[in-house]
Amino acid sequence: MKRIFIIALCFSFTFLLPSCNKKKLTEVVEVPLPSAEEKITIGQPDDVSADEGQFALAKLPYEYNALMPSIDILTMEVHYSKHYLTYTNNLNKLVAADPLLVDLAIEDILKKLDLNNADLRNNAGGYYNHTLFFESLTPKSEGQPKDTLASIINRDFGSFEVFKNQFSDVAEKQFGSGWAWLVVDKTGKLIVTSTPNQDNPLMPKQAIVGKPILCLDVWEHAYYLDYRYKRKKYIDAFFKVINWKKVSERYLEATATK
Ligand code: MN3
Repeated sequence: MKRIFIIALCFSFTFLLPSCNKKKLTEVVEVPLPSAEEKITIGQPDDVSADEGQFALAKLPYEYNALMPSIDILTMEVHYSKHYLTYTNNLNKLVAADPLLVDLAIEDILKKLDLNNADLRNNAGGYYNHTLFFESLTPKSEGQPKDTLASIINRDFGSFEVFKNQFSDVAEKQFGSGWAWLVVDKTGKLIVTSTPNQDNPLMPKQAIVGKPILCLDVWEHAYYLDYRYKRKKYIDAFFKVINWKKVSERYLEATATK
């Protein structure tokens, strides 16, 4: 009995120790292979269009892989061609069924929204938020705003770094699903805020009401494939792909029409 135990012990040391060392180096994880039906094919943004209706998807002026490594190709493809498309199609159905909504701009639908109308709240919000989000991204980010917007950010936050930290902080702390925003309030001041679900600062009864000029989707579908639970890393990556030219244009529009 004793001999068997000693042999077993030696056996364990001979085979287990090297395998432990190896595991530290490679971390082998068993992954099921995709079946033929599950094969992933990535299309083109231009192949995607909403069903007939009042609202169309914003065209992506870049490919699904253009924002890598900040945002991965599969996240972009699913986000644009599935999530965004679904909100758009749902909104079009709701608008077609309600004569009071036909021919209204999306901003007007949101400003006049009855918050108890959950379908319209989620889908009009989902459509507007994603449109602004996808149009806020570019593979050729300048890293920081220039000219007027740069000076207004300095005026209202003290510096770009202070703004970035505040925006990142609200994006990180938004509990559960939601959005982080940079908005222009009715006095022309820039303010950072966040909203839950698909709400946004154009809707009634928000903590901060204003005209959005930049937003970040912090729903898990926007980052979980690449970043898992590390939302902060995704927020840092987002700052590398912001289209500041577009954000500046929105600021000028928001302040010109006051
Ligand atoms: Mn989303």
